[in-house]
Amino acid sequence: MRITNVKITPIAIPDVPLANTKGVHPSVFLRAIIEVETDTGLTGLGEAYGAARTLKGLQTVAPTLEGLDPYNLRDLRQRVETALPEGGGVNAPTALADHKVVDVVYSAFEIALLDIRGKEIDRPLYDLLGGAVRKTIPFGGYLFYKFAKQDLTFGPDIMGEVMTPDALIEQAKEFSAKYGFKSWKLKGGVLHPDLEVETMLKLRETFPTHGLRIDPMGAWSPKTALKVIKDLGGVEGGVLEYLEDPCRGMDAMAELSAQTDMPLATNLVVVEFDEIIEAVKKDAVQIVLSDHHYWRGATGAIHLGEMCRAANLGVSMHSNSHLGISLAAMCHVAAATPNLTYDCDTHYPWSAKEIIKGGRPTFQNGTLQVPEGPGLGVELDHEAVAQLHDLYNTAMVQDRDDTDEMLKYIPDYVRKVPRW
Ligand code: GKR
Ligand code: MG
Repeated sequence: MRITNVKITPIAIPDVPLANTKGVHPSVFLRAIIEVETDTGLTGLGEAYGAARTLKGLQTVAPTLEGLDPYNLRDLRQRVETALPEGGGVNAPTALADHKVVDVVYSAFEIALLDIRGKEIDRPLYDLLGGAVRKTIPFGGYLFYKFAKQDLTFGPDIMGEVMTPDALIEQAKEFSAKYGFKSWKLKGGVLHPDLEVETMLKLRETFPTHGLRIDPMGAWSPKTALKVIKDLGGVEGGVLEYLEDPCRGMDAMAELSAQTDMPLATNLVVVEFDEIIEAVKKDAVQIVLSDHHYWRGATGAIHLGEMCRAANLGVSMHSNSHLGISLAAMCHVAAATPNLTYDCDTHYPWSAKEIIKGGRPTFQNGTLQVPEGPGLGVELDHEAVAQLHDLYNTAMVQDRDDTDEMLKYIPDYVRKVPRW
């Protein structure tokens, strides 16, 4: 079996102004849909970031995959590295971490090749990753402070302005009623830390048994982070399951870690395998967030789990704005990662569109069942892709720059990380 053709379709999906420490989401988020065809008539699917540098990387590599054997992932890696000799990162300069274009592009195509292989042998993708240890995947509700959407050209708002602790609790209640989430992650680093503490305490009061996390994405100094930990009740009997990226950079995380037993998680200071070693040496983090979009695909995410097990680190799962192909891949990876013991993050409730047949999967009590069809277990709705591709062409947004977008809401906004 050989690859005969690769199609990359950039799409734009209406987004809402979700705030974070470096700004706010633009009016659309971008994804790239990947279709890889074989001489045996199979098509493998993938979903990747759609911003300019990723898209260019995908488009550069695509023609070089002709003739590739979908079982040869080493050859895939080789072809990606040969086609992208400059390497480099894919994220906007205002982002807080960068991901290597070779890792992101490899990851995207790997999922499509695994999808093909699953389809060929009529087995779900998780079976190619060593088998499922769970088939019901728990997700946490991802809560955001947000502005009311000003420009409704590309799609409606979800929930209006949420800029106070009380409004955030209403958001959680709405998500709870709709999706049944059993844990919450708050995107912090937006309001003053005292207000974010108040929000977390109110979440605890309203949802006494939910797991709780906050992720200020490097917005706090170690001193501020220590105060937040104390205000949230400390480690034993406190409010938090873990604290995600409180401080910016490996050394600041290590400085904090030396002063607290609160488990620190990250998707900013450990995004490549080498960084796991540095993080362990410095005892900078205790939990690493997995993500098949940059941890060298689904097989890389499984390796990450194994490395974390060996290093006595926990594993959780990171997300970005995404649609159903990514959601399916996340489920397969979560199914096959034994030590992924925390509820997975997902941005899924923050959009209303879908590009897989059958529409949007339904969360039951905050969980999804891993798709059981062959491969990823999802099929592409070509009409839906075409509509979102049209939006990509009309929206004229080619990159994600949350800091630039913030100026529309706060004209004198200055990005500052850490801020407190
Ligand atoms: O959607 O604004 C966002 C998030 O901040 C996202 O970009 C992060 O990558 O969710 C992510 C995180 O855990 O840091
Ligand atoms: Mg994070």
